[in-house]
Amino acid sequence: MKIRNIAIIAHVDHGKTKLTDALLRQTGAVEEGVSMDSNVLEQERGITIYSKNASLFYKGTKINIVDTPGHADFGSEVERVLRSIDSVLLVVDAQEGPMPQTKFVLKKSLELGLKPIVVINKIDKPAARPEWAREKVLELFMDLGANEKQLNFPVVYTIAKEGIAKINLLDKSKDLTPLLEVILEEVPEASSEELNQKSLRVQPFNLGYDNFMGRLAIGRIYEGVIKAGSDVFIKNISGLPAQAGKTRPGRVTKIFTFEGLKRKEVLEAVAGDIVMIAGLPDIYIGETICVDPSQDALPTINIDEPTISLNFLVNNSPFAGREGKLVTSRQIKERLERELEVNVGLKIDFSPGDYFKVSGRGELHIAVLLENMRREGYELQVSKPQVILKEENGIKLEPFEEVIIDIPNEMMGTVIEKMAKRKGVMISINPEQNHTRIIFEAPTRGVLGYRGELVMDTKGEGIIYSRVIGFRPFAGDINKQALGSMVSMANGKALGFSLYNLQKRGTLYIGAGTEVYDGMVIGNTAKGNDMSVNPTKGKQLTNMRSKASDEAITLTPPLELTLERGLEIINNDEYLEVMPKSIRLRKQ
Ligand SMILES: Nc1nc2c(ncn2[C@@H]2O[C@H](COP(=O)(O)OP(=O)(O)OP(=O)(O)O)[C@@H](O)[C@H]2O)c(=O)[nH]1
Ligand SMILES: [Mg+2]
Repeated sequence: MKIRNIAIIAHVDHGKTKLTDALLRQTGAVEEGVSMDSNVLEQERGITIYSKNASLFYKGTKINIVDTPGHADFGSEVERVLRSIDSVLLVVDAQEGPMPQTKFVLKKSLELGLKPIVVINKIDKPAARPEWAREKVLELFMDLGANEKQLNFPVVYTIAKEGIAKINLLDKSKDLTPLLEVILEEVPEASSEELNQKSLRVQPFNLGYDNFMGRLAIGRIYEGVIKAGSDVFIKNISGLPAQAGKTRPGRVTKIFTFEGLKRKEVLEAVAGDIVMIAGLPDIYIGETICVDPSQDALPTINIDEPTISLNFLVNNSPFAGREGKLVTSRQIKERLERELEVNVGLKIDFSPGDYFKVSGRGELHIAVLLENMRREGYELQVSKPQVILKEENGIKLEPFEEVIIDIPNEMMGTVIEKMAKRKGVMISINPEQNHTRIIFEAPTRGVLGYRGELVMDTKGEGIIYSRVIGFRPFAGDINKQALGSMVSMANGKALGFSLYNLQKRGTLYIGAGTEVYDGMVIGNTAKGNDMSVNPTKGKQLTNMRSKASDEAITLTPPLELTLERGLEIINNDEYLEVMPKSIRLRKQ
């Protein structure tokens, strides 16, 4: 069997998944209407959260495709995938051109020696400027130090949404055949009889989980043939401290290859293919599965360290247990243990007992876990996310991020001033037509909470991307102008009359009729200090009291608390209450 392995990479929303879906559809690998973004959360949010494997057959060759997430919080996952494939489709929006995450994933690909195929997508957009985008991509290749071979990248123009690809913009085309042809021409063959003859070496780059089979390893067979039921050795050259440098035995019980979006059980799989392996309960990313223990391990795959952490604990608010079915500490612990089976970037400290310390790669990484849990019927509360500090050679270090902000020109002053307060150092400033792009490097500590503020400051026109770039010396105290909380001192239903008065003093998170309790945060105060309020207070009782006058009040729509917004605005002495239907903030 002939095999090629590619990954699809891009900035968020540039069309990776649409392109993958269209490739699978055209080659008959999936039916009409089936999408790689199969997870409910992915469909709701319209973004890819988990990288996924699929395959298609074209002219007798099996093409394994890994669709990757574009959001920066999942960047380290993309990096792992890149280690295991032979070429990438670098998708670039024909209107936006290369964006921050384009640069990151391209840089990683070039460093690994991959020769990308550039796909200029969305050429159907009215404001598309494909030639300009291509020029910009070339500049980016040069900036990133691409070699001669890499600079000679092929370009394909696409409308992923419609499943159309062309080599020249003026070509007539009705499908993706031109792209498939380029893939066959450009992507090195992964399989050969010679490789099959070698002793087995497989390396997992992702993990999966199945209720019956337990942990699954998704990996590439570099050499040899893997057989179901065979005894193997697992070599670990870094990775988990408990196993580092050791070789342990294991048994492969089942093997699956990818066919379309489905997995297909097989008795054996050959060199070059990407497989899912069951039977190795403690297998980990970057280890080497082999049959001959004297074989060398493959170079390991690093896992990026977490940058933020927060505590998960049982909900003990007055409303505890109202919505959740899974609420006890033991239930939460079991769920978190299961998460560790597949969530590679996550770390959890179970030792404190009355809470669990969960560490992850960013707010979205944590928010996705919480969102999944509440949908499954869990109820819990979490503390404010804090950055993780380390010490190396006596120096205190903290995570830093590259922050890219696109704003209307007139907002420049405000943004620069605010980022400076958050210890952001300006790296570059680039005026474009009516907006300006400013790049900063800032401690994660300073970036936390800025997203929402920027959106408000720019009335939704500002866009911010950030990406962890590593640990650096502690940047010193940051005086963020924290928002104060408006805290209810009463139990009962919020009344329009009192909310009408309170909304003059800050931003409310609740509307009339919302049930509140003593200690619940119902809004924030512009002044910065906490404020105790009674949102249940009706109008002064007079003989004239009429229901009608209460209803005539017009309230500003509340700022609805979502998980991510809650994690962003929560204060140190508060908890975010996460329930299947409600999200609330409360004083600890
Ligand atoms: N006009 C136009 N829109 C497109 C095209 N391809 C994709 N889109 C739209 O762009 C949006 C994002 O597409 P996706 O395929 O989900 O993008 P993605 O790169 O997978 O996004 P992430 O996985 O979240 O990083 C969707 O609304 C698509 O309908 C295209 O060729 N033309
Ligand atoms: Mg996607």
